[in-house]
Amino acid sequence: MTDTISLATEIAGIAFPNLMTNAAGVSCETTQELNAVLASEAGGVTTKSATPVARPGNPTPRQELLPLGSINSMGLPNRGLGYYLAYATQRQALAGQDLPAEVAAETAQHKPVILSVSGLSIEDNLAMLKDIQQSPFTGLTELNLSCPNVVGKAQLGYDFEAVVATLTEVFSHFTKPLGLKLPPYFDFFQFDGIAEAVGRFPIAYVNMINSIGNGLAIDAETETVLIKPKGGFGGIGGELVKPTALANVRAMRLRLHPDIKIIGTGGIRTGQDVFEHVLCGADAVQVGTELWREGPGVFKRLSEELRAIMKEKGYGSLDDFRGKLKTMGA
Ligand code: RRO
Repeated sequence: MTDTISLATEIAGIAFPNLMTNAAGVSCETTQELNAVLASEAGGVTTKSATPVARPGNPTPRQELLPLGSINSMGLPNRGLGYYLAYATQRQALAGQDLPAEVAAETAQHKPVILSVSGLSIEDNLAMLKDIQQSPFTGLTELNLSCPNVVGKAQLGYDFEAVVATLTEVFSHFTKPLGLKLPPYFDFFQFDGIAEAVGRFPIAYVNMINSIGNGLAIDAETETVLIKPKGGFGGIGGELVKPTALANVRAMRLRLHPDIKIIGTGGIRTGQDVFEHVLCGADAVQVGTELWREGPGVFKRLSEELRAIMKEKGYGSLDDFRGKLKTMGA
């Protein structure tokens, strides 16, 4: 019976009934989009990365699906931190209420919200984290250090000294559970460097990978780029990035203290992709491009596919295979 197979997970003591949520940026800019994810089989929802005040983002067209993935240069369009913090706080209050079981299920009462923030400067990030610290919200906050699409702003996650300086400031006042959204790394010196940098701090989790920054997709017929901002350069997601995502999850699981959890993001289109992320060490996973392509119904399909694989292999929970990837010796 696949009914008895659990896809539940936990991060910093916060329970997710299903390990899958949306990746920040997809189906999460408005309360309607956030609620649609919560109403699906997803285990929780991640908000669009917030800046202190609302932003319209980059000029359109700014996102396109590709045959094997996607390209985007959204430029952080969002409603501002206050909007998402109010949503997360309301959801938390709902979870604390004693509702009849059927109402609780209908409202996805116990599904957590991950509150993503991505300031355009260290000062922005510190100011937003101060607001969150002072708010009643006690759930997971995700600090995005890897937005590739703001003109003139480098991805902080590639500057390890800046990461350490930022986190030193953050943890001088922030005491709630904090995760980091990191960019993809491509070399062992980077795996070692980022693990050493973030491993100094009491982070709850790392989420990797953000899109592979500054790729280029073109239409050969019209000899034109597919998106308008930044001369057509944008973040690449979907099937194209899966091997890089798996490598990053695996590399961090081998390096970070086991108390630091990992959210695997990148290239999830099937239940087997989720299975592979968990095998590499992911505690939870996020779905971006495929959610965009398919809508929130994707979570039911992925859950069914994953349960079928687990059933076939005799696994009853994620603990049975998480991080247990086999290698072939030296
Ligand atoms: O809004 C975006 O352009 C965006 C962000 Br903040 C991010 O973190 N990753 C991405 O691919 N796009």
